[in-house]
Amino acid sequence: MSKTAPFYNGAPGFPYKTMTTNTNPPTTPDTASPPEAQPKSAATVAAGWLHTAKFLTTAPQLHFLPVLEVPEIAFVGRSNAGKSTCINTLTQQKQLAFASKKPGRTQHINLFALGKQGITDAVLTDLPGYGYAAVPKQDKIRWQQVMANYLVTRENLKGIVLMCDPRHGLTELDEILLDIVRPRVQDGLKFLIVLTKADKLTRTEANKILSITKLQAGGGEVRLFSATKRIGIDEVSLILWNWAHPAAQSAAATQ
Ligand SMILES: Nc1nc2c(ncn2[C@@H]2O[C@H](COP(=O)(O)OP(=O)(O)O)[C@@H](O)[C@H]2O)c(=O)[nH]1
Ligand SMILES: [Mg+2]
Repeated sequence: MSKTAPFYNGAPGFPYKTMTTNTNPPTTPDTASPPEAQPKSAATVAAGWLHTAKFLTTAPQLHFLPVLEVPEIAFVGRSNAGKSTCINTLTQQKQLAFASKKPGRTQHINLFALGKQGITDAVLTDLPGYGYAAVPKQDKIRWQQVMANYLVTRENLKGIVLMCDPRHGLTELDEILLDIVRPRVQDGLKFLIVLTKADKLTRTEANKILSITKLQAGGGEVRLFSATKRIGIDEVSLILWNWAHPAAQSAAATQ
């Protein structure tokens, strides 16, 4: 079986194997800009980078995905956890992740390319939500296998963002996912739990669920997030930027 995706319908000439990671640190001032111009904050750089997200391709199974060398960041979570809303908020695009709702794409892996000046330096992967009761059992099992296969074997996978509605906490399916990825996280795969819809919690509730989830995250990070109240957007954006640009991150830290 060819490793090139027959479903690939992104930009012509997409350079799968030749893409390089942009190593400019987000805090580096632009020396070409006039002296009165302020250097962009790291959060602004991260937000601008995420805003470049473009639909790249969709595939029903791992082996149809293009082989990529740029870092890939996967978004996973139960249906209705707020995953599409979070991706759209982070990328400042209204419809990007809702594309997954189009007929035929609901159980597909969707990739979005990120990168300034048309140079892709990372890819976001939207994996379909799990745990939706109305899905037939056979489809659930098939999908769990596709997802496990992706999370265990996708070579350029750099990090996983697990969306969780904090009013429900981590569910059994989330725990299964954690078990699946644990060996890779121990091997250096980045892991972040995003507690969505934080606007629905009181401050006390938010602090409590944050502490509990940190204990469950097994070495991963945890952040509160709300699309409606715009909580955690800068923090999560920066985490993703740093995952995709580790060289720049360490360069900035040593300055
Ligand atoms: N209050 C609140 N509701 C949200 C937030 N994010 C998502 N939702 C709602 O949660 C529901 C599920 O969101 P969606 O992004 O489609 O979830 P997905 O199934 O995980 O992709 C929708 O009704 C959203 O409007 C948030 O930050 N705050
Ligand atoms: Mg969705």
